[in-house]
Amino acid sequence: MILYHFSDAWGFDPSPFCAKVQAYLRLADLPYEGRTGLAEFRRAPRKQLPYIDDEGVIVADSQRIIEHVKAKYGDRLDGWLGPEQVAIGHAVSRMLEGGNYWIGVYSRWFEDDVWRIYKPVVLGALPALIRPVFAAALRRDYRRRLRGVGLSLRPAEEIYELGRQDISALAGILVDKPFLLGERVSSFDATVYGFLANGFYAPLPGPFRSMISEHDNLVSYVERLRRMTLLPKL
Ligand SMILES: N[C@@H](CCC(=O)N[C@@H](CS)C(=O)NCC(=O)O)C(=O)O
Repeated sequence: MILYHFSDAWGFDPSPFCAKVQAYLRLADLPYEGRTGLAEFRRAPRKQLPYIDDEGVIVADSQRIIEHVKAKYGDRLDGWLGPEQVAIGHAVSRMLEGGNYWIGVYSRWFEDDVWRIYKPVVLGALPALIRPVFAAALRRDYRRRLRGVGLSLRPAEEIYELGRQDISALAGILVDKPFLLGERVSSFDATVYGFLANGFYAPLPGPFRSMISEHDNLVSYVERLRRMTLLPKL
C-alpha cells in the first residue's frame, strides 16, 4: 500500500487528515510506504491529500481510506465499540475535521509568525521561483474557504476561543481513560491524534500547544498515542 501525503518533516504529517491515516495504519499494524511530493499531489483524485494506492486501487479521503482497509484487511481496531461509542467517536471526528481544522488553517496560513515557519514546510516541494505565486494563490483560496465556514471576519481571539472549547470538550470526553472511548484504542484515536499531534508537537508558534497543555489527561494521551504510532517500520 502506498500512502500519498505531504511531508515526513515532523514525524507525523502536517495535515491532520494524513496524520490520521498514518496513525490508523500503524495502530492497525498494516504496512505501507509513504510518498510525498508535488507530482503526487497533482495526481490526487480529489485534489487533496491523503490518498492511497492499494494494489492498484486508488482511494481518496482519510475516512474512505479507513473504510477501505477495514473492508479489505478486517476491522482491527473498532470491533469492540458499541453504538454509543461509535456515535461519540463520529461526533468528535466531525467537530475536529469540520470545525477545528479551520482554526488550524487560520493560524498556519494567516498569522504572520506561524506562516513564516509553516510556508517552507507546506510549499517546500515547489521550485523556489514559483513558490511566491503559488503561495499567494493558495492563500487567496484559503481566505475564501475561511469565509465559507464563517471564520474570516471574526477576530483572532474569537477564533481561538472556539479552538479552546473543542480541546476542552475532548478533555471532558477523555476524562481518565487511556483512549478516547475506553480501555482500548480505536480508529477514532487515530483521528484525534492527527489533530492533537499537530497542535502539540508541531514546531510552530500559536496557542494550540498551551491549550492542550492545560489538560493533563490530553498531554498523557497524545504522548501515549505518539509512542504507539512511532514504529520502527517507518
Ligand atoms: N475530507 C478529506 C480532507 C483532506 C484535506 O482537507 N486535505 C488538505 C490538507 S489538510 C488538502 O489536501 N488541501 C489542499 C486543498 O484543499 O487544496 C480527508 O478526510 O482526507
